[in-house]
Amino acid sequence: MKYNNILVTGGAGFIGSAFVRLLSKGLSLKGTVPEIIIVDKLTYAGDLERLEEVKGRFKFYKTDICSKNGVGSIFAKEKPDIVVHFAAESHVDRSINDATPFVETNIKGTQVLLDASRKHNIKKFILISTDEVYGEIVNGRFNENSPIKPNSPYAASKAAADLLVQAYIRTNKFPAVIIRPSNNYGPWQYPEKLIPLAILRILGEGKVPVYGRGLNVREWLYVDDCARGIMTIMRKGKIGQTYNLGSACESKNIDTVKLLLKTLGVSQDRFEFVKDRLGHDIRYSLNSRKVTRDLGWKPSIKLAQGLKLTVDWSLKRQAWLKSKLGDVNKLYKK
Ligand code: NAD
Ligand code: TDX
Repeated sequence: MKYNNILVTGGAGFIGSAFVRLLSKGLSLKGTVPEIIIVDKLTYAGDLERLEEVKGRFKFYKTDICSKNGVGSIFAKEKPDIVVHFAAESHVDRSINDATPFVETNIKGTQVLLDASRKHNIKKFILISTDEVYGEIVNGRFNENSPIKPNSPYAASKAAADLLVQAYIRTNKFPAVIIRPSNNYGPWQYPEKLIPLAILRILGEGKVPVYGRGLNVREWLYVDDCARGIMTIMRKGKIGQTYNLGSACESKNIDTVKLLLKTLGVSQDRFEFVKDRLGHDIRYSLNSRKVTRDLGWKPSIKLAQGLKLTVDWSLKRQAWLKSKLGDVNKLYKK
């Protein structure tokens, strides 16, 4: 299938911008560079600096996906044939403080996009869901048929979007594909999330806050591997299907932080245990055999290598990370 116009929501965010950078190079589209249309509200998490290296290769609309009129007029003008939907409120701790924007953007925004996409007969709609929709798992791994059982307000809002897309697939034969990635990390991640926050604290001569005793496990996927996985699924994924997208690089938070401290070349005791997150999921773990077996994607960057790449990037872009310090300190009341 040849795509001419690809509309990317949340393209100024962390993963969306990695996807746009990859897409704009036309790498995986056999040399043809499609028209890229980004729709992003530029919330605290959105930043066009992430797209500087591909400036001029996309059209940009600063629009809220919850605005039916705003979204409707973009679809009417641009006539996208594919939609890749990243835009979301994405941080669990913020959802615990206030679930309102999560319900608005993640649920209502998704419904507005689904209806505009139906109206304009788009060929393929890709929902970027998350591993968190499954809830936590102590042993074993979630596959695509595992029950949806989210725990945080963030995860519940993403689960609602995921189920809404499933309902449109079933009810309207809507041409959607769902992707559930595991924890991403890498260049340009907003420093509210564990890995860039840890780097920001070390750069500021502070300590890394580790929730509880640091025993929670996450499956870390380097963002460029994730972007490539999304590209593969966009091209080859079957309509109506769901694909897990994980790295199999599982690590306890305390081990992740110690590996990061080693990579930064600072003392192993530059962390402190702090009050645990409410309702903190103990472990996420995905079985990603389906995307590997059926579509041929596999991750290429292991955690130690990915952390090295992330640290190298962060040292070069300290000014960008530090520009978010005021907002991050407000969030964590520092
Ligand atoms: P992010 O917070 O870095 O970026 C979100 C982007 O969406 C920002 O550019 C923001 O301005 C935009 N946005 C927010 N509300 C909007 C609205 N109402 N209208 C238009 N734009 C809006 O998020 P991310 O980490 O890049 O995550 C992207 C997607 O991937 C999200 O759907 C998230 O749930 C999912 N996901 C993230 C991870 C992860 O580890 N970061 C893992 C799995 C899934
Ligand atoms: O200061 C911290 N200390 C700490 O121990 C922070 C911010 C986090 N943590 C812990 C909580 C988690 O167990 O580290 C782990 C990772 O936390 P986050 O980076 O906040 O990510 P997480 O809550 O796991 O969710 C992420 O992965 C799934 C993304 O934020 C979601 O958008 C995605 O859907």
